[in-house]
Amino acid sequence: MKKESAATIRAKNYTKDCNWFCYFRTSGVNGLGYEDGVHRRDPSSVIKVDDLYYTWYTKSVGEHAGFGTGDPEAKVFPWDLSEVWYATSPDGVNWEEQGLAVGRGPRGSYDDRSVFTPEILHHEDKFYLVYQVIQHPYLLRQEENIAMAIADSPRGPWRKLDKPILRPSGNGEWYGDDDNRLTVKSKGDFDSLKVHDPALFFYKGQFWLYYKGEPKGEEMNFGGRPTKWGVAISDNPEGPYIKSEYNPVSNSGHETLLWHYRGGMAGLLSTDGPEKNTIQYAHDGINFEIEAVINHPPEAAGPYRTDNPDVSPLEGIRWGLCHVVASKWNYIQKFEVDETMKHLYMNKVSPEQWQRIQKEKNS
Ligand code: AAL
Repeated sequence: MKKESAATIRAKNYTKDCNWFCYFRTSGVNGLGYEDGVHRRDPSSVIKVDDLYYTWYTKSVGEHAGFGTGDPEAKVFPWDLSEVWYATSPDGVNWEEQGLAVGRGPRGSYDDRSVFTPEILHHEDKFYLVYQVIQHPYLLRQEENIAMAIADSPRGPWRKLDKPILRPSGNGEWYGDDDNRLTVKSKGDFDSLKVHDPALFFYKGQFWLYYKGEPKGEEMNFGGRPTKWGVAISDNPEGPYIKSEYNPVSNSGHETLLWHYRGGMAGLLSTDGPEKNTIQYAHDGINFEIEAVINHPPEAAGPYRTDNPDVSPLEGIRWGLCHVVASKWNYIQKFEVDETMKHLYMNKVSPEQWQRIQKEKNS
């Protein structure tokens, strides 16, 4: 008798819709590429204002030494002792660095140690920068928060809010007093220690802040770090942001990468977890389903926020910027969705035949 394996049963739940599938191409950009002694990384989404593209990113200088040097002032990571800078471009390839957007606050303030990993929302003539902040000292057990600055122009000046807009849940309990983030009596929520990688959207009449959470007591998860995404929602851009009861809304994924599509939210999950390297879609922004498994997604990508993301599932990430960390000094490059090989996966029909079939199916 014919029987079904566990894999066959599971496979029935996966989509057969190849419209979400793609490859990615990357290429160099001018102005934000490799530079000795300087890190540029974690670019925001790209937005277009008056025919010019804008991006914001983490910028820091100098060598880093990791944790445990005994010197509380020593730079720990490329994103430590950083600032948020911005650049403009007429074509997405030739970028001109414009300067500082948001710097660190004075010693004792919530952002005195580092400001980094920015994301941008342009909404009703205002510009909202959201980004990560660390308060000195940068220890393994130090919590990390998300903050916001607001401007009337993409060139600033930026007005920082007087406190972070999102904090870790803070629950869970450490074991012992050593600065060791693996030893816990209890872990607490998925975001008990750190909230990272903010991505802000105006969605269904509210402000939706997606983010990555990290817990106290990190343990590997399916061969990756236990990072997951949550969302916090507010009626006002400045908050208060209320974390969704459904959090975490992903079980995988590192840097957040989301885009609007036909009334729902699409996301690309990379780097960590059982569902890394998948594109997912949530018709309600909360309940994500896997739509495609992909190879080599761009790292820490910030897509171009087109005015017209509903044209096709991948329209919202057709191109953008991402970073390269596999080199001594981190730098920024361009990514593009590559659909040239798609027809191979569409039941061996030509792109023309495929389009005809889709048209017939939808008529
Ligand atoms: C990135 C992001 C956040 C982390 C660090 C810098 O990949 O997830 O920004 O804090 O690494």
